[in-house]
Amino acid sequence: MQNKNKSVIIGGILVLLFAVVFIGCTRDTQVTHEAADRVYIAPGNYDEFYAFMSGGFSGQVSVYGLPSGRLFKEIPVFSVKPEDGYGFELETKDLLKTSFGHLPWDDTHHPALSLTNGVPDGRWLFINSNNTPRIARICLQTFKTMEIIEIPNSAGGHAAPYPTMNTEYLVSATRFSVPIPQADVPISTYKENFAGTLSFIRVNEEGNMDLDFQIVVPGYNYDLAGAGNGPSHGWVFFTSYNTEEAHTLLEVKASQFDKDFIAAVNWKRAQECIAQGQGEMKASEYYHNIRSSETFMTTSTRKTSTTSLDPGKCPGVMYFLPTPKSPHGVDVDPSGEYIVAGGKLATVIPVHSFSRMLDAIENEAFEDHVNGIPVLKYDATIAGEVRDPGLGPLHTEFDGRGYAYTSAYISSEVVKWELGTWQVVDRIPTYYSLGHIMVPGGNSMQPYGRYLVAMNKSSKDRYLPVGPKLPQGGQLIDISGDRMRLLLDFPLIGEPHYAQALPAEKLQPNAKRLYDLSQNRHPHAIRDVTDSRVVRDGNTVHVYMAAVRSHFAPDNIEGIHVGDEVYFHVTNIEEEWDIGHGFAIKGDINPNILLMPGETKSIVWKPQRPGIYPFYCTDFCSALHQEMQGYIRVSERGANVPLKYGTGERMVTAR
Ligand code: RUQ
Ligand code: CUA
Repeated sequence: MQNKNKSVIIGGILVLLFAVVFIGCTRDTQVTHEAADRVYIAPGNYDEFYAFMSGGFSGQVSVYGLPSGRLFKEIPVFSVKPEDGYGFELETKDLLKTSFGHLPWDDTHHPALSLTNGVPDGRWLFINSNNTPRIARICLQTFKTMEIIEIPNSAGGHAAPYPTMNTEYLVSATRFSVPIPQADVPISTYKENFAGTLSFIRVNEEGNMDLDFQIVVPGYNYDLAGAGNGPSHGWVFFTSYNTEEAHTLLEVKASQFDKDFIAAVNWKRAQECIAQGQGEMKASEYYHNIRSSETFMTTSTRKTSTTSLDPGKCPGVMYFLPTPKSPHGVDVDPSGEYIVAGGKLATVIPVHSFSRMLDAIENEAFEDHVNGIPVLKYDATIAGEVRDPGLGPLHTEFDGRGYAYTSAYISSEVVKWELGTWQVVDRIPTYYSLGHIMVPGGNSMQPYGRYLVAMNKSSKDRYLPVGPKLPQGGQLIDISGDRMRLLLDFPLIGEPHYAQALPAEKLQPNAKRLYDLSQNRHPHAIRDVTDSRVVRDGNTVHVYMAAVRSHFAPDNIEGIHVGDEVYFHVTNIEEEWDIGHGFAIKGDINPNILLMPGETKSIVWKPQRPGIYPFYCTDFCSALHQEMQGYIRVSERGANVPLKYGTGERMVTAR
């Protein structure tokens, strides 16, 4: 009897325990299943958003789908890419030309979609390089880099490119102040000799960039920028730190003052002053490289002067807004009224009011002047302060429903707060050390809401370890409800500083499928295998080659000599989407080139030793891809082997 009772009790406890564990499990699995449902894109279906992530020190941009977090493509921008020949082939090499020569690397930070009426229009993506200041333009039909402009008189192009409401301008500010113009001076003369520039790059209807003017500013570190929207259209806001003007041990010496500045710049006023002759032409050297979509070739232009504006000589062009403390991001809300700073050492998130700023200017509520630039009173411009914002607030995005989201690096969290009441309403941890966040359209006048991507500087224990360097971590957070909810972890390439995203339907219908062969204006293009030929001109040999499933024409070449410079101009004469061919030669110090249908690319080969050199197609294009190959016979320098080429049994002797 006793035993029976015992087993009943034990049985009961077991059932209870089981129920608790089971219910617990079910709840967890439900959460997981729900989150999984939100991000799962069934095979054959498409994502809702295209997301463009900066690659940081990879120098590139990567394209992901959201909400799945699937990686589609890495677009080469500032770094060469052997995978497709970018930066090695003759068509794109000059995109990387600068006043310092061919720079095959840089550090990308902030992708920016072109805007029309403050809304991403899907035409172009711009991105800055942080090391040697440049801005690149990527075409969103081909997903290729088409233009790069170097920014002179600047060191560290961090606060860039941040377009104005109709992409009238992109901006780029000096991260590191240096002597302007450059000079060989003692570093200890920082305060006397160092300065910064705020550059305004005009964008025309074709997307082509042109450096319009530069404003010379005090020698602070200018960190980030945000352009005005709606009522604040015509203004751009730049954060600065190191208003202490320290040149060593900045971690201590640039953190002395309670407040640094946001520089508010009225670019329409700058245009007026320049039109009235206040601008000064200054000698400066920089390169502007544009790639043609018809010839595929890059034209590189060396520029020799810039228009420079001294803000002290143009009243009304620029004001400083004191802002606590070493601010990083500056983000304008979709209404254009609020200017939010991420004071990385501040205990609050300061929010300035644009209309109060205008009143303060009107009433001359100045507390000081620096180099003729009025410093406004903090109390006169501030709209509110968000208390308890997390430690180390950096960047803010908006959802278009009255809420703002701020990333906090030290406390590793996203903090959601309400515009107007400045109350924190929700917070969610991220893993780990959160930098930028991105809501699709979240820095424009039309945020799409729904999702937020957190870009963490480290992923630590989130993935299977792959040696000392771990991937940086992307996290997708659902922001459609009252509470934020973590949906997905996905690893990122390089260091994803900032990102942009827009709905798939804005890009998908325009994505280019192939290049129209009849419109190919490449100077060395051929349209048919019958046009293929080899031409010698002294020690230079030009091979005009066709690539088509599954052969190259010509595929046998003889009479190349050591000491020759052999140009291969290869045209893919296919006219079908996604049928690419690659071209690679044994022993060539260049990588392969990858040709899409209707495209021509060129590479120079300098054979070093006599022998037979195979070349082949690197892209698995057909069932007989392995057969897509050829041979080049290289003879001794000065040999009298005649130049012959052909496809099939017919070899033709060249002139
Ligand atoms: S940065 S993590 Cu280069 Cu935009 Cu703030
Ligand atoms: Cu062409 Cu493989």
